[in-house]
Amino acid sequence: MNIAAKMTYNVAQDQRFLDAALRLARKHQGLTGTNPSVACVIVSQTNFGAKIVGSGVTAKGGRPHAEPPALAESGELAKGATAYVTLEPCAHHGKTPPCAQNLIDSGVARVVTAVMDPDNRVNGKGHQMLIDAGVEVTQMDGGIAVQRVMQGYLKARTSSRPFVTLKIAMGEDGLMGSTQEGNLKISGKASSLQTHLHRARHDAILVGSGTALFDDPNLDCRLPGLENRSPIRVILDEKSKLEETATVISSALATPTIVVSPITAPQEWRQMLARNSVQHQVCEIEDGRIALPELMDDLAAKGIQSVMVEGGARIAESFLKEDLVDEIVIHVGGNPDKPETSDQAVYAPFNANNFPAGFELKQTLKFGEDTSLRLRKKS
Ligand code: AOF
Ligand code: ZN
Repeated sequence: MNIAAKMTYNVAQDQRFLDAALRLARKHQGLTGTNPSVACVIVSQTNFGAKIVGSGVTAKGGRPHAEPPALAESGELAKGATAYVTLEPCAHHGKTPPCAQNLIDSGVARVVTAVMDPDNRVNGKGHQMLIDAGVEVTQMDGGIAVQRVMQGYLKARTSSRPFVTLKIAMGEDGLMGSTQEGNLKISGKASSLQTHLHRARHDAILVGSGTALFDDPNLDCRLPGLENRSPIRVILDEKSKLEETATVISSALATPTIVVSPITAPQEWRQMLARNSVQHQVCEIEDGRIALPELMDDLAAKGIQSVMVEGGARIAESFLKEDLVDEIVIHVGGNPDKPETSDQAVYAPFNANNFPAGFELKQTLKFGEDTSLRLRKKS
């Protein structure tokens, strides 16, 4: 028997099912194009307690949305049930009919959502449609879990720019690299695994061609089971220095690579990129450097909603100066070997005791010997 409509709500239970939906949404995170990966969990209150009777996640590519498969699985059991949806259900006739209407037609008594949809075709209209049809709507605070899954979509929809995470590894004194060798080896094994998980959660990873040439990294995600979540690699190369032998170029067929350089890049060099299936993104130059705000606009227009910046000190500084950073992850490792002379040492533009202005510490984690700090821009 369904008794949800007569119940007083159990906040802890709501949180538990919404969290379950947020975990499910991560299944297709980064695989749904410009659509967010949303999940819907239908819960029926029976005499034996609350029971999930259907669930769905936005399909790869972005359609169908999450609600139709969840409701199809629930069938008649949706009547009087509660739907937990990680995003306000859509109200528009797009490539599929409105999910809010789908929920109304199914007979659910209540819809619990984690966040409003800023898409101006929805933006409160989904909730209103439900309320007008007599469905109870509760919008909960999705907390950090909703940030993890939705931050790229929410940022791209509200600002036409991707969500930018700046990741930096440094010694306790802020030392991160050497002018002779590029980035120093700082993080331990556990931090590296965490970095791979972070990469998997972003649509793109961005470094400068200096890092790509010095370190010759793969910049992919090599965690078992998450290999297909490697982000697109974006390499800033204002002077067209990348060579065909660089791993990011030679492996572009397996892991897509975008190389960013001005229109003046030599023709043969561009042909080399094309021969290796590397996309060339033409950029504007300002004061001799790649214009980052315009580049972020261009990446968002390509459907890239989140970028992890893993470059060196110079790139970190430029992103901060342009006010493009939303989150900073600092891995503080033991003391890396200092370069031979002090003028070869490259320091981060901030350190673990002196955060950039406008950022606040949100989380401190320990990975083996290393400490990881997560800072967020104050809102
Ligand atoms: C939902 N459930 O699972 C998703 C939603 O191009 P369309 O027609 O697919 O519309 C895209 C918009 O639909 C997207 O910007 C967002 O507002 C919403 N996504 N809504 O109810 C879902 N993925
Ligand atoms: Zn929808």
